[in-house]
Amino acid sequence: MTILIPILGDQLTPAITSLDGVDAASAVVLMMEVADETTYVRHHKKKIAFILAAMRHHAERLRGLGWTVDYVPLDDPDNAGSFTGEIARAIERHAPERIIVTEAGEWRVAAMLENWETLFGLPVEIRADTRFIASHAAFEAWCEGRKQLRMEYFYREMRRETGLLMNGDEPAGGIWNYDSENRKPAERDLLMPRPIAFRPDATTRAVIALVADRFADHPGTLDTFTFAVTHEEAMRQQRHFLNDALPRFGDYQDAMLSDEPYLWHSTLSPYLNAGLLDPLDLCRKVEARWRDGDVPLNAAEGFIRQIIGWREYVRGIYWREGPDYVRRNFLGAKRALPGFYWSGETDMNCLSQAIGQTLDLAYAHHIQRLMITGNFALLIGADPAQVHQWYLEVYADAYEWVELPNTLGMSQFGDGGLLGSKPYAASGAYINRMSDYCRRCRYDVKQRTGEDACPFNALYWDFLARNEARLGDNPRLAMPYRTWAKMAAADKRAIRAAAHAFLDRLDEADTRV
Ligand code: FAD
Ligand code: DLZ
Ligand code: SF4
Repeated sequence: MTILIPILGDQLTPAITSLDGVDAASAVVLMMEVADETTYVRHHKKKIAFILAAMRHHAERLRGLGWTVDYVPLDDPDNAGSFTGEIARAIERHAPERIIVTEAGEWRVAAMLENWETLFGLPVEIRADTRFIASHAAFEAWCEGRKQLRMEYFYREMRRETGLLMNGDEPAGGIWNYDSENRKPAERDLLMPRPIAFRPDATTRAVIALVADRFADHPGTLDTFTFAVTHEEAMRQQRHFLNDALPRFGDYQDAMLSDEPYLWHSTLSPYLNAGLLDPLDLCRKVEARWRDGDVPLNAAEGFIRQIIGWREYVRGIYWREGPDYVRRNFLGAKRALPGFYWSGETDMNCLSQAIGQTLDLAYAHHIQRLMITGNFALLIGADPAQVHQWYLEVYADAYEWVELPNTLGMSQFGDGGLLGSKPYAASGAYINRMSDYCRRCRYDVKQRTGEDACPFNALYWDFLARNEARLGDNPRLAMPYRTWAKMAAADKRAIRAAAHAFLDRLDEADTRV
């Protein structure tokens, strides 16, 4: 009377619903390292190492809790290479009477799970993933009858539902959103917090060696692997963030500094997404810090908004929009993503910084993803499907449910404005205001045309001009379109010529820009 319980690589918590109410004595937990998952895109080496190391440690944790865990390593000579293939082998080994599994985090894997009942002739119970606050039904109910699905209103609903930062029916402090207090540029600070560098143990070192051997051609480096790979380690990083970084998280949420990849960000996303940390528990601790007077409201609210607002909202959008969302391309963008996205070798310091640290660390914070790499891809008209693939590959926290809406929707405006009311397009002036990148760049952020002009400037205006038919009536772009309309015809011609000359150089694979 055995129950087979497959636990996927992003379900690494004993509180996962597939284990709920099951007697450990009558179950076999199955964990599978499989080639299909490690190669469906060319994941960053550190991303694969993190997930496999966290999986191996989680198997030990479950064993310690009394579960029987059948763990299939990647280098098992009989490894079938896919979830479905491994389920077939596990059925041979354990002859289960049924399967219980928690729903998958993406359409591709969800389709596999749906197929198992017919394929194997066994009852397969697919349980909801309750690590999220909003169930699929609750998100649908919120969408019902709304013309626009704005995150802000969904976020308020989540605040009411969780009671986080609420005084009765009113938001703490009297307003819902302190976004306008989250935009200070940062100064270099010797006391800036750094994430804890965890030392890999023997299990993690074995995974790193395996990844080095098998995935040498994947992007990124394995040097100095410092991720937390257990629940305890992730909790240590969480405490470190709450103590040292959260107080200034709000002020510097949008800031960027050269050679400072983390600033006051939490670096907790890989752990939240893989299951090592509980998002709601984290938010409650953040709120407690504010109620105790340790952190300002703009920090607590700004952080909680990212988790119960953005994180929940993009998941809702992902499942609501369906498997075809990935093919949307509202702006008809077709350009190939430049080769320097895989090397970091460009004279544009902002891109070289954001991409360089991404390849080193499998990490960039939100504004780097949105306003540097994302903004540039948007301005040059890069194919959103390619941009999506890059983001899915290079970040340790990337799973399609969270990455796709952020990339294709928020960053590339591929869905025509479902997620954002206007494209996140910006010229060099924004980057200069929020970072020190321009001070160290070979280009001059103040110039629009000429040899030394910052490429973002001409590209920004060219983007608006090129997309006027699609974006010209967007009320939130009225001001820049008015400025463009008022510009002298000769200036417009010069700007567009500069943009096209740059794009031509970009398309010549051998030319460094
Ligand atoms: P912090 O700045 O400390 O924020 C705290 C937490 O809030 C994060 O850990 C994360 O869980 C959550 N969060 C913040 N912003 C978002 C958001 N927009 N959507 C969902 N959750 C959010 N996040 C991922 O987890 N996986 C991805 O694959 C991913 N891809 C992205 C792609 C693009 C183009 C953009 C613009 C954003 C993407 N994000 C993604 C959101 C965000 O950039 C990361 O969550 C964040 O940078 C992770 O670093 P952190 O943990 O230090 O975040
Ligand atoms: C991302 C990933 C990788 C690289 N490898 C594995 C793996 O070998 N085994 C596994 O169970 N999960 C892995 N994952 C995470 C899965 O792709 C993730 O669980 C699904 O995308 C969820 O739908
Ligand atoms: Fe980037 Fe332009 Fe600033 Fe250089 S000058 S760092 S290219 S925004």
